[in-house]
Amino acid sequence: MTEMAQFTSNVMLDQPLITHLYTADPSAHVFEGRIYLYPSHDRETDIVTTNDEGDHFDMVDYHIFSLDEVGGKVTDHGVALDLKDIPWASKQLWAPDAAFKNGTYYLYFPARDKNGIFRIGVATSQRPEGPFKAEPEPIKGTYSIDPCCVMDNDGQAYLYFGGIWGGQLQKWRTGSFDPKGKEPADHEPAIGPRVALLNDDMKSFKSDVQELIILDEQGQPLRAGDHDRRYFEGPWVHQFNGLYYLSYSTGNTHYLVYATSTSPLGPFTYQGRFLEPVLGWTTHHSIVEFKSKWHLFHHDSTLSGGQTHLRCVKVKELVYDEKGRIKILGTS
Ligand code: FUB
Repeated sequence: MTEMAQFTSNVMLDQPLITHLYTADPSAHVFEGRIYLYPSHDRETDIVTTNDEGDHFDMVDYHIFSLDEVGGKVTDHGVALDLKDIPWASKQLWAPDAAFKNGTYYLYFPARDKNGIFRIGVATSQRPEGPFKAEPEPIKGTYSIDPCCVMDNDGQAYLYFGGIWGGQLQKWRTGSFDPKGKEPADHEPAIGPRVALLNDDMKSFKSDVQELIILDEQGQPLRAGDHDRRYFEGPWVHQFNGLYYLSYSTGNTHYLVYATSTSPLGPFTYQGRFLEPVLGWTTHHSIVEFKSKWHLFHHDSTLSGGQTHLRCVKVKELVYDEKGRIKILGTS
């Protein structure tokens, strides 16, 4: 199948959930019996060229949305957090995530600090839709982008994060920020997403940041040159049937793929691909169970006719086969 034919078949599958704003990177959670969506809010700016630094993704606030039913009305709860109210951030409010613990909702979000380095901040609210109040500093020890907060069955919360290229993960290979940092050579192990345990306050780390290893079918780490399978950005972790599923974007090959583990800290073993390229360069998603069905929330650029930085959120139903492999309902 040609790349254009793949785009066309996915474009036909569904419609944007939100059309009055451009939205992307949807993190979906079930709170208070409804689905809440925590997406990026894409916007038109005078930055018209795209680059590998992601300068064209120049977002300045977050809106939060909710749905009582998949396929039902989507409510826009308005601006929940604005760049001007985040003391440490300078620009680029990229893909967020949310969590709930002990009566408080937490919004995790990446932004560039005043030195142009991506960090991850946290903001709190008493309501899932906000408004959220940002902490004065980013979470100590964080870097890069795309936070995903997972509450394990024992109440321990984990923060996964990281993205290469514009997300700067390749600049942290030595453990500190190297502005000249590059991706590994093709034969070297690929860069993995990061994870750390959160303290009970949900605003600080109680462990060191650890790199997650993703193994191939031979038990060897995926290589950096394995662009169809190696990690790029957008980590999402969910549990099914006693396994942890780590799903992510392969970036420049535009797939959504997944790996599984018996531990939230891995190692994970690569399992397969569940979304082919969509219209647009980026692909980013979340997976959530709601009313006994599993759903993939993701984005493409159909609403803007294909503009990379002007995306729209969509939803598809996911199913698991008898071996626990995930696939999109209606696809082979
Ligand atoms: O929305 C900005 C960036 O694009 C996200 O952080 C990445 O995951 C990609 O979707």
